[in-house]
Amino acid sequence: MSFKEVKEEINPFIGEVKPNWCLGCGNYGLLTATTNALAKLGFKPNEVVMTSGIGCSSNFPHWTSVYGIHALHGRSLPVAMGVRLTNPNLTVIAVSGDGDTYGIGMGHFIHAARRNLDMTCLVMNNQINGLTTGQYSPTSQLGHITITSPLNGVDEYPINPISLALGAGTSFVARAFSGNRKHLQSIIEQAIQHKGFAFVDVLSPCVTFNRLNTYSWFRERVYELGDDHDTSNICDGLIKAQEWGEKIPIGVFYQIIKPSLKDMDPTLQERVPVNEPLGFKAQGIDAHVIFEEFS
Ligand SMILES: Cc1ncc(C[n+]2csc(CCOP(=O)(O)OP(=O)(O)O)c2C)c(N)n1
Ligand code: SF4
Ligand SMILES: [Mg+2]
Repeated sequence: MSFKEVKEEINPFIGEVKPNWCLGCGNYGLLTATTNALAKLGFKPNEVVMTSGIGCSSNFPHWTSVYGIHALHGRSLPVAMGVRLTNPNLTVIAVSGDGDTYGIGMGHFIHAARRNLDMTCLVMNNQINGLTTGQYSPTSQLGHITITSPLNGVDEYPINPISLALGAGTSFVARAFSGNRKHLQSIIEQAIQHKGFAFVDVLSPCVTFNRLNTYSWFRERVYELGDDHDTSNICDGLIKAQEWGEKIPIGVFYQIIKPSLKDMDPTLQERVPVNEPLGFKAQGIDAHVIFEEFS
C-alpha cells in the first residue's frame, strides 16, 4: 500500500505536505481535530473549501487535502463569504490567527458575524504574532514582555473574542483548547454542522514565542461549561465570557438559529453564480476560450 492509499484509508483530509509548524505548536491539535471531524461527519475533500489569511496558523489549508485559498493578511473571512455566496454546494471553513482576525481583519470579523452566512470561522489564538517572531497581538495579556513591549510589557487591554463575537451577533460562539483534543473535536463538529456563522476561538499555545500562556498555564485554568450553562441565553453567554484568569471556560457559550443575509436578500437567492455561464455576454466574450489558453 502506498503512503497515499494509507492516508486515504486513515483520513482522506490529511494533506500530502507535512506541516512546518514547530514541534509542539498548538495548531497541530486543531489540524487533527478538524480533519477527524470532517471525516466523521462524512464529507469528501472536494466538498470542502478552507480560506486563510497570513500567519503560522494561516498555513493550515496547505496541510489538508481540501480546496484551499491562502489569501491576504486579515482577508480570510471576506474570501470565505465570497465562496459561500458563489457556490452553495461547498462547506466553507475560514481559518486564521489572533493577529490576523482580531487585528488587521477585525472589521471583516464583525461584519461576517452580522451577515450570518453559513460558514465556520476557526481562530488559532496563541496571543502572539508567531510567524513574524513574537510581536504582541490584540489578545496578548497586559504586562506580557515581548519584542514589541520589551520594557514594561503590553500596555493595551486585550480583546475578549467571546464577548466581541456575542456583541456582533454571532449565532454560534465557542471556545476550545488544543490541549483537550476530544472536546475540541466535538466543538468543531458542532460548529461545522451549525446553520449560520459559527465561530470558535481555539486556545492554541505558541511554544516558541509565548512562554507565558503555555499548555500548563491553560491546563491549570480551563474547565468545560456544563449542562447547567444555557446556550440559548445570550446574557448567560456574556457573563461566562467575562471569566478569564484563574478560571477559563471552554465550550459553547451561545447558539441561536436565525436567517442569514442570503435568506433575507432576494437577489442573492435568484441566481447561483456557480451555475451561471462564464464570460461577458454583452461583449460577446466567452471566458472558456480564455481559460483554455492557460490550461
Ligand atoms: C498587510 C500586512 N501587514 C503585515 C504583515 C506581516 N504579518 C504577517 S503574519 C502577521 C501576524 C500573524 O499573527 P497571527 O494571525 O496571530 O498568526 P500566528 O503566526 O500567530 O499563527 C503579520 C503582522 C503582512 N503579511 N501583511
Ligand atoms: S512560531 Fe509559534 S505559532 Fe508559529 S509554528 Fe512555531 S509554535 Fe506554532
Ligand atoms: Mg497568533
